[in-house]
Amino acid sequence: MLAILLFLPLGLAAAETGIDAWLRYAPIPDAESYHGSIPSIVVALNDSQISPVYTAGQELQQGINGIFGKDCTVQYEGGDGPSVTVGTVAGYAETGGSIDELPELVDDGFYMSTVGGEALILGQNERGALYGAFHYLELLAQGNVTELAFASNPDAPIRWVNQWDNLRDGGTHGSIERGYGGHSIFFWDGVVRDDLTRASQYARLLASIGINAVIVNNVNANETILNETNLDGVARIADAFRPYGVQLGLSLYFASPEALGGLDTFDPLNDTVVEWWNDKTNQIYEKIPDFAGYLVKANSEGQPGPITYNRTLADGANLFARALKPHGGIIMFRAFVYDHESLNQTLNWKADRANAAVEFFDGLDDQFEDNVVVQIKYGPIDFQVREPVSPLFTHLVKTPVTVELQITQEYLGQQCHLVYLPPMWKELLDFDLRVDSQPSPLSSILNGQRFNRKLGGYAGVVNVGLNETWLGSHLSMSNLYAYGKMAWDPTSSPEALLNTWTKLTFSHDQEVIDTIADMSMASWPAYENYTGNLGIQTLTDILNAHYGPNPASQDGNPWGQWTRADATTIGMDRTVWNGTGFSGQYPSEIAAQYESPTTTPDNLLLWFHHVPYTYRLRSGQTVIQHFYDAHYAGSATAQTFPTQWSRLQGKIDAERFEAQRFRLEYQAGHALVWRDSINNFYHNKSGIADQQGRVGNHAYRVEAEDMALDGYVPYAVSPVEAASGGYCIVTSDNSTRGAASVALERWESGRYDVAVNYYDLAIGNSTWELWIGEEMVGEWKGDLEYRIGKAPVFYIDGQTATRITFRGVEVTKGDVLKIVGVPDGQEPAPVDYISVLPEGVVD
Ligand code: GCW
Repeated sequence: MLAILLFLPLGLAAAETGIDAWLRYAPIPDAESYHGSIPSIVVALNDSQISPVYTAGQELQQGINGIFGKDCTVQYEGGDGPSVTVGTVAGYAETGGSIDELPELVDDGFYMSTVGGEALILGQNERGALYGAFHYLELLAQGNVTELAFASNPDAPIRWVNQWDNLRDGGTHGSIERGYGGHSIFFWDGVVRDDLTRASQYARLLASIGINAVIVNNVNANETILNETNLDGVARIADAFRPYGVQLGLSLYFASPEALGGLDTFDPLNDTVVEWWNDKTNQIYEKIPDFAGYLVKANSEGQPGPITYNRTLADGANLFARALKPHGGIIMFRAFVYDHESLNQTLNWKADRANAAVEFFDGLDDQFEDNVVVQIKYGPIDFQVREPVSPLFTHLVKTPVTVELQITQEYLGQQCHLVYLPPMWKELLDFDLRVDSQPSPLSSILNGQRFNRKLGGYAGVVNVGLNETWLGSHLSMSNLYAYGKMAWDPTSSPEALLNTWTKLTFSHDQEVIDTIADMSMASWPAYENYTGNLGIQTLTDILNAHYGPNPASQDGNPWGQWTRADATTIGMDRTVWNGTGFSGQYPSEIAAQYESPTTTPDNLLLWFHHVPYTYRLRSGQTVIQHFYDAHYAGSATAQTFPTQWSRLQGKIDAERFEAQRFRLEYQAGHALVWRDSINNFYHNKSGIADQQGRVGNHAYRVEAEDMALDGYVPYAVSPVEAASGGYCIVTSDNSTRGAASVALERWESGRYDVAVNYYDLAIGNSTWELWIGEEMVGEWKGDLEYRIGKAPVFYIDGQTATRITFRGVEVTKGDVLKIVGVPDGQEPAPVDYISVLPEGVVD
């Protein structure tokens, strides 16, 4: 026994699920050496268990204990000896504390002093005190015990998150629309869950990054959220949030008066409708006195709204604003309004979904009640990998606004691709919209300064689920962490935030910090490169799961994410002189810049201009060659991720190491699927060869359809570019095992990496075996649908295409390579191709 214990790796962290995210309070290096400088008494100036100040006391105790292994007691009034005191400014003054010298604090702001071996943390309000406590703990967890005294105020008052949780499973989206971390933590089977432990844990995470409210249900809302049972349930969620200072809000179904109330109308100007909403709102405030407000998606993607009755969007928003006003609530009215049924590209060169928001809100700026906030997605289309900042931000001058960002990676890899988003957000927030030729960075419009407004801020669509990693992937949590921090302070550096997050989440080891920084900072540019560059948008399957390559799906339908690609040209002409006129929606300086291809930045060229594939970019390269090169470069970067990560083995706990290793390996494979699909698509369309001869030429590949088949048959894949050579093989029926073989005559004897590209559908768990000669190299199952959380897909296409690689396999010239596939359910063990690659080569 003793011998075994001696061999246990000392100091290696125990298995971790990720549930505490960045709030692990793990022991830091040399923890004991700090004991002398950390007080062992916490004084929380409020002993009511629902007070965030009380929570702060508990959190400080837990944190100091975890980080330093130091016992510490909590008391509720001052005592003897050095202490950490936390409370509101007012509460502190009541105990006789001096507040004369305090810097100015706004709502939710805090002051902190760690001078003289004591800590004083004072919030402007109760949750401000809790924010201060979390900030203090964050410093401690980094081993930072320097003496500091400063105030921190949030940049904007609205720092909300949205959850797109459905009340029950079903439809095409399961329990959370565009959620990739499992079932809802709030709802199950049409009602609020009994056990809301995860709701409190979520509130804790959110409070630690300064988030002050959560909309708990999907913007594609269901009227039953407002029935008596569910409002009681929702009140229990609010109870779970309250100790963390997080308020609760609800998304509304605009037609609820009819659907739930039994009225024969939901016209916002009808008296009975007004009364119905007033009653409902009063009822909510009886149950939840600190209710935050409503979020409404109206007249968009099939949702009803005021326009159904020829009323304006302002009529719709004001209906709720008036009901909420007596209670101090606000309404977030979404600007994501467009009519996908009336868009028709083939007939109309000037039709453009990007124009919709400004057009729908035209003339309404002075029509809104003062507690209406318009919530605007960052770009005019829909959470794409690159979009220009929505011009609507410059049209609403009186009306407060929030920017809607997505933490859940709907179009950005669904948490199966590492994409660190803050560098993108930073570019958007810093973008100077030049309203009236004055400096007008987006962040100054959000925080109210630019147009002298009191309200405004941030809304982030998060979509955490019951999965213990919250978002489905450990590394994706850096996006949530940084979202809260940037909403608090948009001047924060994405890289600095990331490094702090890594330290708190994984380790103080510099190699861990640097490796995660290198990968994360390279990830958004890489993803843009291998999905859709030059402003063409994420060329994903927009008719299905918004995952994987399918460039053809952008065009030929009324969803308006068009590229207008044909045999010789590509891009949306959004100019005023010849196109949809969208560029004219910007203030004049910006409009002039986007109007001409020579002044439009390359990375937005195809967003604004329709040009030949042979058009030369400012970089000097042609559009088509840039496509080819970018897809090769981006996917090459993704190949480095698993290798970089592997250096961290033993430096972080095995559980999280392995979970992330698996994902990064998957991403590396899927990046190649992206590269080849997109390059083949435009190569087929344009007929223009890759100057470097890579596209369509794969020296180390054997197409499955060219192998000797037994029980397998060739299958033409749609879209054609989602398969190498256009074909894969599938078993001849659902119960026959298939075999595909080839003699490796072209390869000299040696060691190779053998990759198999196959399709893993969400309708079965086929098994594959890979043999070389008499040796079985490996066996695996098609069970990704249980392992990586992306939206389930039932087709053989770019969304299900994937790759497994066996490294350093011994091959003798002439060996027979054989794949054996055993179908399961509806999944016919599909295989696309194999690659036998000399070490170091990836293709
Ligand atoms: O991005 C699209 C999503 C929809 C979503 C919609 C919206 C909630 O694909 O799933 O619906 O935007 O933001 O309303």
